[in-house]
Order: sequence, then C-alpha cells, then structure tokens
Amino acid sequence: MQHFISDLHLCPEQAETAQAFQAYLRGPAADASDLWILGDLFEYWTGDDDLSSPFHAEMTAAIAALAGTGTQVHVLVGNRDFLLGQTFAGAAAAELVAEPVCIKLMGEMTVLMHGDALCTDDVAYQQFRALVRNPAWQAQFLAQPQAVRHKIAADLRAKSEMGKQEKADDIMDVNAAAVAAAFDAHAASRMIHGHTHRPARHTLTVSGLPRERWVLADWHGRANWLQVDRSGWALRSL
Ligand code: LP5
Ligand code: MN
Repeated sequence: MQHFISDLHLCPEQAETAQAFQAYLRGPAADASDLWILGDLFEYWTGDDDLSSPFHAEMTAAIAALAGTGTQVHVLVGNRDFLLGQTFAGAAAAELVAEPVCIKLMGEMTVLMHGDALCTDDVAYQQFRALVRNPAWQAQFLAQPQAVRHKIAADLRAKSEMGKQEKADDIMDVNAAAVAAAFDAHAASRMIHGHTHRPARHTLTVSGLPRERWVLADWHGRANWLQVDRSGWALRSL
C-alpha cells in the first residue's frame, strides 16, 4: 500500500496537527510500503539549521522512526518548505526528490507534484516562485543569519495571507492547460498533488485519453491521506 499526504503545515503553534501527524505515523502510515509527502510538510523552512528547533527536530525524528520500521519515505518540497535539504533528509531517513516525480502505481503512470506549479493564472506567485527557486538566490538567502531568515519568512507569510484575500478564488486553483500539459509531458493517466486545499478526484479527458487528478487535503488538526492498493484509491482521514 502506498500513502500520499501534503500540506500539513507543521508548526509549534498548531499542536493538534503535530499530534495528528505523530498518531498517523504510529498508526495508518506504518501499514504503507511507501509514504509520499507531496510538499508543505512544514509551515515554513528557512534552511536545514531549522532542525535546531526542538519542534522541527521532533517531527523529523518521528519520520525517521517510521522509516526505521520499514516504510520508505519520499519527500517533495512545497512552496513553504522548498529549502528542505540533504541534512533534513538524512535526519528524517527520507529520500528528497525533485518534482515532478513519475511512478507506476497499480499499473498506471502517475505524476506527483506539490501543485503550485500548476497554478499558472497566479502570475504574481509564479514570478515569486521563479525568484526563490533560483539556486543563486537561495545561496544568498541561506547565507543570512537564521534570525533574519525567520523574519523574512514571517513577513512573506503575512504578505501572502493579505494577498490571498485580494486574489480571486479561481486564480488560486490549477490552470486546465497546465494540468493537460503535465499529463501529456509524462504520458500519465493519473496525477496526485496538493497545495490548493481542494480535496477531490477529478476525471477528465486529455488528448483523447481518460485521466484522473487526485487532490490531497490539507491537515488543520486532522490527518488526511490518499491510500492506494489493489483494492483501489481512497482519500482517508483520522
Ligand atoms: O503559502 P500560502 O498558502 O499562503 O500562499 C501561496 C503563495 N504564497 C507563498 C509565500 C509563502 O506563504 C511564504 C512563506 C515561504 C517561507 C519560505 C521561507 C524561506 C524562503 C524565503 C523566501 C523569500 O508561497 C501565494 C499564492 C497561494 O499559495 C495560492 O496558490 O497566491 O503567492 C503569494 O503570496 C506570492 C505573492 O503573490 C507575491 C509575493 C511578492 C513578494 C515579493 C518579495 C520578494 C522576495 C524577497 C525576499 C527577501
Ligand atoms: Mn502549498
């Protein structure tokens, strides 16, 4: 069985979500051969020295404990935690993989992504994304003291929350042409992503072929995952 989760937005201020994550790791996730974390595991991550925070270290160790029992953990980054690096991956005993990832899932070619790259109508966000995903920009950012990085991240979070109130709802959803292009680029019949917090199973036709797009739920105090095995695909919660 394979599990897919995203958008936990773990932070010390959301204790219920952190508890839900630990219960999920000790419970349902242990039945999975693979756990795929599709981005925004953390509320924000300003560099792997964020492991110096007891909260972040504890969450990371909880992932490593699951991996220790035999579940393979794969992490894709999101728009909040794109600075997760190899030090984190080592501490979590997880594999850090760059999106898009293509896997064969129950015989179906399936493309995995966080989902933000599909939101091409959000032009301001895509410009911001291009900037902060630039390796030179990241190196410069990571060279700042941790306290400065935390301040910048907190400012950006506030700006983002304010900005979203002014953005139309459909601008913050995926763009149909971007979705179609991603299906075709990878010859995939299935897609799994998060980011939009609009959990659903969408059926559609792209280039004359039937496709399915599964959107994961965010957490907010409760564990939500997609599980896939021979008995089928199902969105579950705890
Ligand atoms: O995250 P969420 O759900 O609120 O909204 C996202 C998009 N916002 C973001 C920004 C993050 O929330 C900010 C936190 C990142 C922490 C990373 C820390 C380490 C790196 C610091 C990097 C500087 O991703 C939001 C989308 C929304 O999803 C829906 O898809 O609309 O997009 C924005 O808010 C982007 C704005 O529209 C444009 C922001 C311009 C700011 C320009 C500052 C340039 C950077 C300078 C940094 C020193
Ligand atoms: Mn996101």
